Amino acid sequence: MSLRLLHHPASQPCRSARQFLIENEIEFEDDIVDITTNINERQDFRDEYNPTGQVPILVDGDLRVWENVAIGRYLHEKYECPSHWFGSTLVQRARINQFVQWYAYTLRLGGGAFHWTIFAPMIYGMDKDFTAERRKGFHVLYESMELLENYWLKEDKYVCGGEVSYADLAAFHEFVSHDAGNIIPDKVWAKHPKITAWFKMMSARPANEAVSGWQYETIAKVMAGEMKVEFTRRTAVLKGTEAHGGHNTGIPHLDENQDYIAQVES
Ligand SMILES: N[C@@H](CCC(=O)N[C@@H](CS)C(=O)NCC(=O)O)C(=O)O
Repeated sequence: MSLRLLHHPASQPCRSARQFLIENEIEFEDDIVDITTNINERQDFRDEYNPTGQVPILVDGDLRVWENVAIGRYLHEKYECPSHWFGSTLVQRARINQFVQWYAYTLRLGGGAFHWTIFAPMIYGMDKDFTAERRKGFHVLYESMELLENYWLKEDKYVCGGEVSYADLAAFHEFVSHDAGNIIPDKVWAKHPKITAWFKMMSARPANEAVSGWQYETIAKVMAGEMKVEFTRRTAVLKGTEAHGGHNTGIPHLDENQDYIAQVES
């Protein structure tokens, strides 16, 4: 039975996992989950695939692997991919592990700067004020960029050394969204020459077009006012970036569930 990747091209972690599959020439079936609808908010989806309702999800027979880095690691092990992806020495492996853990609560959550600027108005309404969410996103993003520039990329070409690793894919796709949405002002890019050079180098990887093309084309149309993505879901697409509320419960922005903590504590 072939592998299936449940994903959506607008999703940064989905693109990382998909690029890993493509770069390693692993055969798989594309299964796009339309996260603009409530399909993955439904209980049957959660029961079948992932209790958090998030993509990417790798389906391999009865096994479901979710969390993009776990998907990469599973594939790496199963298909004996080149060792640079997850580190060929103890030290490299430690550094890559360190990066992907760090990225999950920094760069990944900095994705909120993109999400609350571009997608949220189409989900919750153009008249809503997302200033708090956007501020939180930009704050995390800029702090993360500071470390990326001055620590991770300080000495090396790639984020964890001289060779490309899964850590680069994970980080890169965060910047693909920001780039497509013109989220990072030129002045800020200019203050981060190492990130800029690394981003250009990663963008030139042959698999990037197939993985990121949708994002660039769609977001350009949205920003030009030529297209509106009709969302029929309510919860945050990028859980954990809300200014109010929780994570896996998908508490909406509008404080509708503000009694959640009381419910849990009762
Ligand atoms: N920690 C997860 C995050 C995955 C994630 O944020 N997925 C988002 C799309 S970018 C999603 O599925 N959102 C829909 C939802 O939460 O209902 C990973 O790294 O794979």
